[in-house]
Amino acid sequence: MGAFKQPHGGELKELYLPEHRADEVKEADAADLASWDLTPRQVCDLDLLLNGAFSPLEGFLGEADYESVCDSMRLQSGVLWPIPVTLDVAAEFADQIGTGDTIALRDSEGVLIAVMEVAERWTPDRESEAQRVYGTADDTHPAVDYLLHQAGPVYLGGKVYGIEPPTFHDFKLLRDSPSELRGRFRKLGWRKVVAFQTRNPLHRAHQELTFRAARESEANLLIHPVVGMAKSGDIDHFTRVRCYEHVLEEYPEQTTTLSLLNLAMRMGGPRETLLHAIIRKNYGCTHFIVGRDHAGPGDDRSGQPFYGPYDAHELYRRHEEELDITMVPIKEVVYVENKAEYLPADETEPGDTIMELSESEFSRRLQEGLDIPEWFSFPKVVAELRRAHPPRHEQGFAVFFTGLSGSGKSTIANALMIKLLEDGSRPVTLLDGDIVRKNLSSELTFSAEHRDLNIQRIGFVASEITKNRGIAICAPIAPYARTRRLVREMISAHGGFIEVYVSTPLEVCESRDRKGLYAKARAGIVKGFTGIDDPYETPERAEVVVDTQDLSADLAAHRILITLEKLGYIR
Ligand code: PPS
Repeated sequence: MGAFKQPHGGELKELYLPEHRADEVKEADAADLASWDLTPRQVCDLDLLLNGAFSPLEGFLGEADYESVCDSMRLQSGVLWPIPVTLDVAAEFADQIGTGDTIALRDSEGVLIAVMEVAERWTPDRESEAQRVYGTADDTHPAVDYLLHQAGPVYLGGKVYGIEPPTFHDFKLLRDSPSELRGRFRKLGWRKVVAFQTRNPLHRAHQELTFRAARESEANLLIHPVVGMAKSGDIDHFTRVRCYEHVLEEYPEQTTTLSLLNLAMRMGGPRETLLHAIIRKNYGCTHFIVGRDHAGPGDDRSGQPFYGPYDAHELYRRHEEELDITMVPIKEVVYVENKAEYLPADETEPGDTIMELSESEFSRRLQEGLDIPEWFSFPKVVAELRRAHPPRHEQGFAVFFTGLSGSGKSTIANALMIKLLEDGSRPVTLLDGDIVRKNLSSELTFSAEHRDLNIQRIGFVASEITKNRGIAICAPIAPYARTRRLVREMISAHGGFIEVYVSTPLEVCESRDRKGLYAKARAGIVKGFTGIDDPYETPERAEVVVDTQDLSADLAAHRILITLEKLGYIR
């Protein structure tokens, strides 16, 4: 079995065509080729295939390699490869493609990034892939969720030929291909380099432990954060990179460098750790720092971690020689107050005062604008994080009303809007059901599909408003729980989401019948009317529930204001 040995400085598989060939392809062939518009994750994968970070791969895996990687973490050639890199496409697209065809791979703006010779096309068993690669079919695992709910059903395998690298408008100088970074190391005379992988901001403890790792390996240090895709809810990479730049100033000069990695993480734990090591080897590193629960996806549906905290270390150790990049297990450090320094946890003495601040306590303090001690993080890092994550009373939020027609949503929403305008802390936008139907969704009917579209549009606009720190008040019927959940997710990523269920019973709404629609629905003139012949799914986790039978709009609005105050969104 041929082991993958690639000595430092060894040959990389860069897959870009020479410029003249790329120009020929662009001019002659590309317009006639079937085009696949790459998803953001596929752009990341293709980027790393083309620039050599995924060496020795020469394209997206074919079926035999895929099966072999799933089962035994090896390509058919015997080379160690832990996670399948596949091109998943829609069935309608795959139906047009025959094996032997060449297809164009384009980014979201239609730019031709590469062409691919399709050697194979097959329909994988994605649940089995999840089991074999990630050890679970539980879709709370992000990679399993992707496989089961987002990936296209057909895989295309074949060699890729790069035409032009994907364009990035941000941090261009910090994005390097493996050969560029190897060139930098050569220029600097760095013979040993230890890489640190991260998807989080760095605080003092990280700076300490990375520097110690470098010193102990007698190597220079590469801070190599992922800026492609990581876990939802992570801090955006713009903020993180500004933080990394500040932390870089804290290392002794000439010891450490920073480069950004456009990897789409799978959060695949131990197997992904091996992939991280292979990538760093390709980037010219000699050592790789492996953390506790490295690339871990968090907890499963039952609250248990998917992988053990040291599974990644164990798997790495079994393959370390073959990987030919030395593992540096993270050594936990703690702040010892009486000595005013960080020390490895196993070097503290009885009587030492050890200071701790958990991740969740740190987030709470950040969220509430409270003090964060200097021993924990660098003031410049904290300032960046505070700027990106203002306290709740400066964040945007959406108040999302839901309830039957005639339940009183619009009246309360209007009363609430006036009170919030009076408060004056942020701009307020009202997206009432009728206003939206007139201005944003005038072509839509009341079919289930169109109602979903209508609510998603409201969710989109409200999430933009929230992102820009305004207040969106939405008041549609929004009868389906799944769609309300989607909107909650869309908006919570940017600020507050407060669901208000106006629970006025059907009989009361019907007896009011302000628009005469209930009568028409009963008479069968209006079809698919919510509550009559179309379902209303009662919310189970609304932040506020109000029933307008025994509560005026004014009092209902007041109750919502109190909740907003309690949650910290207004003062
Ligand atoms: S949805 O389901 O959220 O997309 O509905 P929404 O956009 O809020 O629109 C609700 C208003 O449209 C009128 N209307 C109907 N409602 C429910 N079902 C049917 N079939 C229907 N046809 C028209 C109704 O007056 C709703 O207004 P409100 O303000 O809720 O009373």
